[in-house]
Amino acid sequence: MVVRDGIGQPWGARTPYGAGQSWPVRVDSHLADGVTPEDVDKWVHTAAVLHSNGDGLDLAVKDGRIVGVRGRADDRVNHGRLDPKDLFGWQANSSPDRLTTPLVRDGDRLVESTWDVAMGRVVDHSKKLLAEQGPSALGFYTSGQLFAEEYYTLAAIAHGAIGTNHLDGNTRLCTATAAEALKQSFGCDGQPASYTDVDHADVIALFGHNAAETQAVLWSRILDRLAGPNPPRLLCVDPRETAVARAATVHLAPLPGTNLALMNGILHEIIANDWVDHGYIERNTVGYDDLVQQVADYPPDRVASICGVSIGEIRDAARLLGQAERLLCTVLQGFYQSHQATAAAVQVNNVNLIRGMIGKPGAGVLQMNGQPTAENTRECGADGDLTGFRNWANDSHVAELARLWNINQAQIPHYAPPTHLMQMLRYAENGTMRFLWVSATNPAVSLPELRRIRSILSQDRLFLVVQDAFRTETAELADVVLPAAMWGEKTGTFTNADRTVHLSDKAIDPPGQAKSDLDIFLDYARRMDFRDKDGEPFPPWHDPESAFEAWKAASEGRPCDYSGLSYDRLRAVGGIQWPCNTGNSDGTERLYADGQFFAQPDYCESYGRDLITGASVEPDEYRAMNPDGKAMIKAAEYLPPHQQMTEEFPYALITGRTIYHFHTRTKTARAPQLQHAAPEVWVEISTVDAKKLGITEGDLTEIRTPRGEVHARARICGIREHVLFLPFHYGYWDTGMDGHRAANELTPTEWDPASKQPLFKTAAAAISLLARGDGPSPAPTTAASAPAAADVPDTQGDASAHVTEQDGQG
Ligand SMILES: Nc1nc2c(c(=O)[nH]1)N[C@H]1C(S)=C(S)[C@@H](COP(=O)(O)OP(=O)(O)OC[C@H]3O[C@@H](n4cnc5c(=O)[nH]c(N)nc54)[C@H](O)[C@@H]3O)O[C@H]1N2
Ligand SMILES: Nc1nc2c(c(=O)[nH]1)N[C@H]1C(S)=C(S)[C@@H](COP(=O)(O)OP(=O)(O)OC[C@H]3O[C@@H](n4cnc5c(=O)[nH]c(N)nc54)[C@H](O)[C@@H]3O)O[C@H]1N2
Ligand SMILES: [Mo]
Repeated sequence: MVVRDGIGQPWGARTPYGAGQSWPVRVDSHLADGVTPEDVDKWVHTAAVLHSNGDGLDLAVKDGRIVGVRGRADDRVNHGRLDPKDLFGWQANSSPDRLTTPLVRDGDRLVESTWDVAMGRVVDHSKKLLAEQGPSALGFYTSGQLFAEEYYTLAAIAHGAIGTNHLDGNTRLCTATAAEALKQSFGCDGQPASYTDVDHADVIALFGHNAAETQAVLWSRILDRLAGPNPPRLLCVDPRETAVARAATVHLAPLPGTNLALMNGILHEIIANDWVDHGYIERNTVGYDDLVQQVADYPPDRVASICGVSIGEIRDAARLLGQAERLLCTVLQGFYQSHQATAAAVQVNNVNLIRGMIGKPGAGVLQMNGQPTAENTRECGADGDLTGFRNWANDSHVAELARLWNINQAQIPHYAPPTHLMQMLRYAENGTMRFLWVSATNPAVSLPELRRIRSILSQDRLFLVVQDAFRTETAELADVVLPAAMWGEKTGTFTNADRTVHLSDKAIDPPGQAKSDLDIFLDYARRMDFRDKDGEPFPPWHDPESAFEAWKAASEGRPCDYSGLSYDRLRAVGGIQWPCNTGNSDGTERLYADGQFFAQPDYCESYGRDLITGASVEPDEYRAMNPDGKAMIKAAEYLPPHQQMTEEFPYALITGRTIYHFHTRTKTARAPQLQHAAPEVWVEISTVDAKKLGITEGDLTEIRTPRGEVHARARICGIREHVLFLPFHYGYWDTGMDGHRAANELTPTEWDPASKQPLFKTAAAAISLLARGDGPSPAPTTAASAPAAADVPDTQGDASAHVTEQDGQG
């Protein structure tokens, strides 16, 4: 057994392994001060909820409280390892400032209330609006952090019982582009590859994905391959010098917003060198000729000048991808939240398709998820899509759903694509949507252009319901606040980025009167007296397991088939990858191994969209283009970003994450070890730019865009020139609601035309010195924000950050 500093050494000790071997076990554990394993009353199975990796873990419970965590040695995802947020973040559950009673608005205050009064107001408003304006007056904005059972229930209520088209998840901000890119290429959402592909790949390429900080255990797996025999080579595409970039054989640091040009340039080289699997293309795809034509316009010299990288670097990257024998590509927010998001993400699929690198060990694409349960939001249809990856534009799919729910088909809205969040906000802004129910997301910090968001959410004519575990910036604007039970306090299932389903069992009771989101949604349905065609209460299920059984039935025969799973099996086995059904009773490691896609015209989830305009493809067009349901190679031209750098705003501003915090920090700021490691906002700036502006390490600066300003201490580091980076974690709940520190004060209202995902990584900004600092900036030194200067003290944990590591057999 080894003890390590879980803050200073976030990835822990190496357990090297070679290609084709299985990843050794290393069990990470952290218990509260003074608690030993012998003191623990019970260990309760769950998986990590502060990212999409789905690391299996057990919660240690003592005297009805969570007192620590231990990774699960037998879990297929993590083989025992845990990341810093998982090791320490559970402390948020017992934070003294949890919401414990419903709150209702009384003038400009929120006052404590009862469930009857609070739900009474929600129900009265719903009924009044339904009667006066109809279903479209009501909107629901949910999360990527609830359980499948909860999303399925919400989808049934919104799409089925109420019949509003206004239901979306914060997955819109997160993985809408992943879903759209998969639909575009494969006709349906669903992750092609598996984490076990890391064990086999000879080249791993990470596109806009800082896995070291955002999927720290996946990164440990890659580090262990790098430390073993026959290590893979890495390609990193990121304008910052992340830990991924430092480990890469080739690091491309393109100017933000130029991903599509870069991908077209790489594809140009792969095709020019004929590193192409013509047999695979012939058998399994449509659209190759269009790609050849499109990328002909992107020779390396043109691309080099658009992206600000060298011709040699583009050629090196193309050679790495083009000559790989087992190529694994991963994509995340550096593509999804940037200019031409879907078009660029689709080009990564194209690289794998034209190289025939899909569905075999070590070869595939991970269009990543971010949030722990984002996959479920999408599958269950709480992101606006239809339940079970059904196609809203295919009448027979809508009819099937109506049969499942025993309601009239006409009740399920399918006259237009589901309303995306940014459009819902527009409806709230212009007063046509009068009711918005927000669950498990904090839009007053996480949405772009916060000044506008605050003004929309605080309007008198909008009835705002906020369902959260904490009194967030968004809760402050609500008419009714509903106290929610969190992970560990309720039972349900969720699915990670490689389709692994875990059961999360209830370990402890929620505080005070807090209730699970499932119980809150079902309570609303009963109070609204929703009924099916036969006059029976709808939804008919009543607890997590009955909701899961209903969801299984809804998923049966669809790509995300859960019908072979059960709570008992998940309890016994741990994580299982969907589809899991009679043909695949142990789950399915890789999709598309047989060259069969979910793209047949009658089966596909979507007929696709134009990558440039976002216009929906008509069913007949789709049938003509792809009658046999092959994979689709789609090309697109590069267009310059709307947010151009000018003399007044000469820097490209990007935003993102650090390893120690999760989003708006409602959980991680309440874990002392994590908060201490990254206590305050900072801005990253290159050595060259800092010198030019006379800014030194730790100086207080002002970052401005046309939308607002943020004050942050400068971290001078390896970020590319002309680019600034702000972490978006820092809102206002812990500063008495004031300050200038949320990155989204600066971001514009703009979204990708195909996925409708907001573009958080494309603002033009200015930076200036406000005051000299009296020490280094509060940025962590362990990862992307590692300082250029040698005299900045290392980020470390104290004794309370000790983590034990136990090597062992799986
Ligand atoms: N520690 C931690 N882990 C998390 C989360 C968290 O909050 N904290 N959140 C989870 C969630 S919901 C998500 S969605 C994921 C996100 O995980 P990631 O996508 O890995 O995280 P980000 O920091 O948002 O962005 C990744 C990288 O994109 C780069 N980038 C910015 N603009 C561009 C561009 O134009 N082109 C390219 N090529 N790169 C660019 C940034 O420099 C950044 O390093 O993380 C998950 N895991
Ligand atoms: N500038 C910028 N903005 C971004 C991003 C970026 O990279 N840059 N990334 C975007 C991305 S990818 C994402 S995913 C979003 C995340 O943005 P948000 O979803 O707003 O972030 P969180 O802080 O995770 O909010 C989740 C809320 O749910 C609450 N909660 C946790 N568990 C439960 C539960 O079981 N039930 C209920 N009812 N509530 C619960 C938490 O207390 C918290 O308030 O931010 C987006 N915004
Ligand atoms: Mo996300």
